[in-house]
Amino acid sequence: MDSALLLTLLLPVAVVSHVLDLPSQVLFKVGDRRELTCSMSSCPEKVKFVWTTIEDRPLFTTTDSRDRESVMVFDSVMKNHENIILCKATCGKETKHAATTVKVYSFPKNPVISGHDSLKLGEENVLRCEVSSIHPLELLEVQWLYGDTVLQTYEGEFEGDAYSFPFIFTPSNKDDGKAITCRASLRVDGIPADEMTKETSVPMTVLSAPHNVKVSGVTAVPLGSSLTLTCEAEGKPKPAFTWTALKPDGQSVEMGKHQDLFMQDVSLSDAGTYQCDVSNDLGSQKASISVVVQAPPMDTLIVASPQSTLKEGDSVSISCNSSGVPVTHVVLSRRVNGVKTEIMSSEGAETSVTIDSVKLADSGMFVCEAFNDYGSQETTLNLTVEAHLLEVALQPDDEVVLEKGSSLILSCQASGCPQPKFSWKNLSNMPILSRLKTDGFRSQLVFDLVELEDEGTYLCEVTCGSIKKSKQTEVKVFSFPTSPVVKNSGPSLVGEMMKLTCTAQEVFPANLFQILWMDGEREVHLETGSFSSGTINLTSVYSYHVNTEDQDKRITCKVLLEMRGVPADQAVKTASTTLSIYYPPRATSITVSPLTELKEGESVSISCLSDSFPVGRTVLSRVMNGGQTELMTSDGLETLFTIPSVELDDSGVYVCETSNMYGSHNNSVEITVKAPPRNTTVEIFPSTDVQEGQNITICCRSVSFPPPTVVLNKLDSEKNVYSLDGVFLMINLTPNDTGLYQINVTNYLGYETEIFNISVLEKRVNPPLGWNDFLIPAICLGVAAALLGVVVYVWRARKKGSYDLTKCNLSTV
Ligand SMILES: *[C@@H]1O[C@H](CO)[C@@H](O)[C@H](O)[C@H]1NC(C)=O
Ligand SMILES: *[C@@H]1O[C@H](CO)[C@@H](O)[C@H](O)[C@H]1NC(C)=O
Ligand SMILES: *[C@@H]1O[C@H](CO)[C@@H](O)[C@H](O)[C@H]1NC(C)=O
Ligand SMILES: *[C@@H]1O[C@H](CO)[C@@H](O)[C@H](O)[C@H]1NC(C)=O
Ligand SMILES: *[C@@H]1O[C@H](CO)[C@@H](O)[C@H](O)[C@H]1NC(C)=O
Ligand SMILES: *[C@@H]1O[C@H](CO)[C@@H](O)[C@H](O)[C@H]1NC(C)=O
Ligand SMILES: *[C@@H]1O[C@H](CO)[C@@H](O)[C@H](O)[C@H]1NC(C)=O
Ligand SMILES: *[C@@H]1O[C@H](CO)[C@@H](O)[C@H](O)[C@H]1NC(C)=O
Ligand SMILES: *[C@@H]1O[C@H](CO)[C@@H](O)[C@H](O)[C@H]1NC(C)=O
Ligand SMILES: CC(=O)N[C@H]1CO[C@H](CO)[C@@H](O)[C@@H]1O
Repeated sequence: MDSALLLTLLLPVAVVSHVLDLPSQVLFKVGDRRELTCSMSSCPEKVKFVWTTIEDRPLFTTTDSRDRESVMVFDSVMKNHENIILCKATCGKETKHAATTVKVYSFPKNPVISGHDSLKLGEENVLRCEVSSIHPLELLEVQWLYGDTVLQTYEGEFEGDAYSFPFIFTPSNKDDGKAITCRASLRVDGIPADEMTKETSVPMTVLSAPHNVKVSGVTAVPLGSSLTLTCEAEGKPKPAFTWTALKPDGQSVEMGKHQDLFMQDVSLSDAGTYQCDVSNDLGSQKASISVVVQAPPMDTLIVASPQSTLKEGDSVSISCNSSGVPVTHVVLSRRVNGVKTEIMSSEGAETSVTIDSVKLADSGMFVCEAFNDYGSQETTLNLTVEAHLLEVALQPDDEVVLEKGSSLILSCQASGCPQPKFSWKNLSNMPILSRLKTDGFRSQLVFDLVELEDEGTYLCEVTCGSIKKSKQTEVKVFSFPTSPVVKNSGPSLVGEMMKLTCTAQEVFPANLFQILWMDGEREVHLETGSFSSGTINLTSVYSYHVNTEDQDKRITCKVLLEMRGVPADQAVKTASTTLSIYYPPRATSITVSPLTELKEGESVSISCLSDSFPVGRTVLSRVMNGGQTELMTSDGLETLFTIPSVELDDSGVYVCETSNMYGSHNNSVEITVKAPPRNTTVEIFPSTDVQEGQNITICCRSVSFPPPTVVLNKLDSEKNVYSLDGVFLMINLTPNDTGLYQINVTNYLGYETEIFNISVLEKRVNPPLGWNDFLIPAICLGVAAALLGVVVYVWRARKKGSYDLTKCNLSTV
């Protein structure tokens, strides 16, 4: 509300006797402690004060009313203390009013500038000026000043409490360090002059990347002197410097971090490009400078390639160059006895010469001289040319022994020589041109099939430049292709001379061969071959008397080649033969099992055993009456004949005869078969019934062996009559002779009896003779013989298939 209007309203009321004292207007500063005193000094009594405000807002003040004045205390002035404050004072019955307008201002601090300390050169930068706690704001004026020049002014209505006033500025280099000012003015009436305007000045900092980089210094320095290079640059913040040497090989070496680069005693390697790197937070820049070191030629090299020590015939390149410093020309010369002879010269830093095939005379000193404006340099090279260390190796070495028909390669190897020349010769120095294979460092003499004619000494000669060397090998050939062959000239008959022939076929050299005959492990005969110019069949004959013990004997023919160098397995070959000895049958034996004396019915085996070679034929026969009956023949050494059950007539002589183509041999044995008497028959002639005085012949037959004893007795008598032949003669019989008779046929194996009746009819003429009287011993013997004869006869008769009894009759007389 307008205070002037208010005053107008109140004025008519104020026309009183008492004066109320109150300033009509006060200006307070925010934060201050201020008092407003309302007094009515004219009132004699205690005045009653009432404070009110026009704008109805709390005042946050305290009042202290005394008798005639009241003090309103503003402990700390605030913006909203702005108001129209009414003081109503009552003195007695009189009341007076007074009003005061309270104005408040706030301008506590100087403006604050920001953004001034990192301005970017040439760019739009925003600087800010900040003012705060200003009141009343509408009376604020802010100005940016550069020196005394106002650049920008802000005034008018603002809102808020703190304010930022931008100033857009594009600085140049010269602005760096210059002051910029922000001035704030609060145009309040009654404000003290020193509080009305506040300003802040700050120096501006303009930042820039390095620029205007310059490197200075001397660019050509004599060797050994010192060198200073300086790097200059602008930029903020102050840039850092880095010196780097850029080497020709692309490497870079940091040299220092100062603005100046100082080098003492400059060497050749110091020549080159130096770069100064300048950098700060905003960027970097660089500049470089080339430094030349002035020096006489250096690093002058003379080099022999591939090397300086050479072999005769090698190729060499001698090159001369000077690489240390620039050189105008180089000269390559030969120096002999201190006198130089130029070989080659070139403009520039290098020259070279190539010798395709060096000679021993090329040995010596070579000089390379390099020149430039500052002087010259000389280097030397000793070239050494040596003869080749030629070595020749011939394989096989010295001597080689090999079999005819095998293959041979004589390999000659040259070492120590780059281009050896080979030639082959025999001992008569005749060159060998065929069968050669030469290839680089090796030459081969090839024999696909070695013949006897290839024997000889071969020489491989190698030439290398001025050197010549040779090696020789003697080739020896032998022939011993097969195992020997042993032959027997004919059948080996016991007791005769046997001839064995051993042949070693196609052997060479025969005089070095030996044929050794061996009987098992025993050496029995040795024969040595004699000289021959070619291969021969070498034969040895071994003869000796053959004995039966030699059967199956192993005779070996061992052929030995006594030649040095022949492999052991090829130097000996053998052939063997197993003797087969022929002989006629011998020691033929005949054996009878179990016994040669047997009883009829027993079993007997007759075996023949013979020894002969080849095995012959064995015949087993029985001898009978001077003739032989074959019982069995066999082709083996042993013959076995078995009679399962023998009979008497199996008795006899048995002969085994073995024969082969060389003869025969026999042996015999006698077998006797025994049997007790049997099949006894008694025959009585003329009859058993006779007249007195007649004779009777009793014929007794029996089968037995050994021959039996025959006893005749009359059963009622005690007399026995013996007969060996079984024939009894009874003469002049009498009736008393009538009776029963018994014949007892006995051998030690047993007996057999026969009983028979004889009856004699009486005839009264002659006196009868007694039984005993007519036994005549002589007759008995005869009868005995007859009986034996009968036995034999019977055995024969059977073979003839009939009986013949006439014999009995004959012997019975
Ligand atoms: C000079 O010779 C040396 C040794 O052979 C070689 O390494 C170098 O590269 C040569 N320099 C020039 C410029 O030919
Ligand atoms: C070269 O050879 C000569 C004589 O043989 C010798 O005196 C000299 O020292 C040698 N020089 C070199 C660099 O080997
Ligand atoms: C050398 O070879 C020649 C021709 O091949 C020949 O006539 C001569 O017998 C050989 N001499 C010797 C020792 O082998
Ligand atoms: C050696 O014997 C073999 C076989 O019997 C024959 O072919 C060859 O001709 C003989 N050689 C000589 C040199 O007699
Ligand atoms: C037995 O051998 C001898 C003498 O060799 C001979 O006289 C005899 O006749 C042979 N006997 C037979 C039966 O062969
Ligand atoms: C012997 O007698 C037996 C019967 O007892 C007869 O079988 C056999 O043939 C006779 N032998 C002879 C030789 O008479
Ligand atoms: C009987 O035998 C005797 C003597 O041998 C003889 O003398 C006699 O004459 C015989 N008698 C008859 C009848 O044959
Ligand atoms: C026959 O003779 C033998 C031997 O003399 C005798 O042992 C046996 O008893 C005789 N036999 C008879 C029947 O008399
Ligand atoms: C012998 O004769 C007598 C009387 O005649 C008789 O009994 C007996 O059997 C006869 N014996 C023989 C063996 O004939
Ligand atoms: C001749 C003979 O001796 N006759 C005798 C036969 O036997 C009788 C009786 O024993 C005898 O008396 C005979 O003398």
